[in-house]
Amino acid sequence: MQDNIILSLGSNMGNREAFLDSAINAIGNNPRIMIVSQSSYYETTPVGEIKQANFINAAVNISTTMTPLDLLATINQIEQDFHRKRDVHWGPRTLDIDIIFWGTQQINEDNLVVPHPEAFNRLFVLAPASEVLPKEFAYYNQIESTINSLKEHTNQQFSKIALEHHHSEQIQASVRTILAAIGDDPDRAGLLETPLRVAKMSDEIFSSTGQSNFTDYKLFQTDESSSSNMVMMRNIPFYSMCEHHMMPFFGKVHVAYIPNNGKIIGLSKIPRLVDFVTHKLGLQEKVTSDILSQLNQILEPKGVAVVVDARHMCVEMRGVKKADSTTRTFSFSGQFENDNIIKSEFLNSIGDLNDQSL
Ligand code: PH2
Ligand code: MG
Ligand code: MG
Repeated sequence: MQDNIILSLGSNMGNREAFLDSAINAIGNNPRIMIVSQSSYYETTPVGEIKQANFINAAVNISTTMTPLDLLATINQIEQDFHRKRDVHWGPRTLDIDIIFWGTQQINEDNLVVPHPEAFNRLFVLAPASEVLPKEFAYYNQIESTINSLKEHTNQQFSKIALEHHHSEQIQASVRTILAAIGDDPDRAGLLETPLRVAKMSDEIFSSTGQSNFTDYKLFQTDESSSSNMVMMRNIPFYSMCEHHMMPFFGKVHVAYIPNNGKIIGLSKIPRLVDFVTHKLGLQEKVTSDILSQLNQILEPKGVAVVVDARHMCVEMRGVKKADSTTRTFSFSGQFENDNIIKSEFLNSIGDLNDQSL
């Protein structure tokens, strides 16, 4: 187990805080990595020749049983999972994770040099790093004095942002604006705490915003002969918000897959996947195809089938007001797409849509 491994994280595209939050979650969810401490988030001006947006930077102190190259591969994978975009080297990106220190070890590989060769030139790396390193760490004094001289001698600006408050304050201010704009009084007793409630609720119901890949699962290997039959889970409840009106749509998901080479997923992870896919603004069609493509990616099964039954508040409460309508969407791949007998077997076992049950 190696301690005091310092990772530096940065993002300057899209929802920067959300990318860092999700990346740190993904790092912490890896069974071979433990997050020891996490720095504040800093808003920093870009360093380098390229004119680009401000970054949010942070650092984490982790310990791991992995080798440096395994950890590098893991963080590269996380960068890819968050659809890291970078058009120019050194240019804007959704997520950048670098290994800065590996305890006090020196590493010299083709694609990994640690301590990071630029570390001692970068305030945006050192300031967060010094928050998560113990005072006993061999380079601690050097880091502190470098921070002080960089602060004096470079024009790089950085400021700590109180993250828990940052997100929340923006939502609260916006909700107040909406309350006033619809002609209500944001200061009347019943509404005083509404902006804060909405902000807290948003953290929960939009928790996977900006994340495209589900990583919180475990796979199991079984004897292939005993497990090439359809695995089906019916009536998984979900609640989501439509991206056209920000109104709820909710209902039940029915999922089946046909394992390949005995590879199966823990059953409790399927409802988790449904939560993951639905805790962001979306559409029923997208929920359906996202569940399918995530299962295909995770399991590489012989086929996946997904059916979603839902009620849409944007249909029932407004506009056409079709209060008794429900929507069913389908997505099939592999054997479910190609073999009508298997497809009918799946559809028959879902049973008829019982509107009352939605
Ligand atoms: N990363 C870069 C280039 N410049 N500037 C700031 N402020 N923060 C960064 O993370 C950063 C940068 C290349 O990795
Ligand atoms: Mg970098
Ligand atoms: Mg990098």
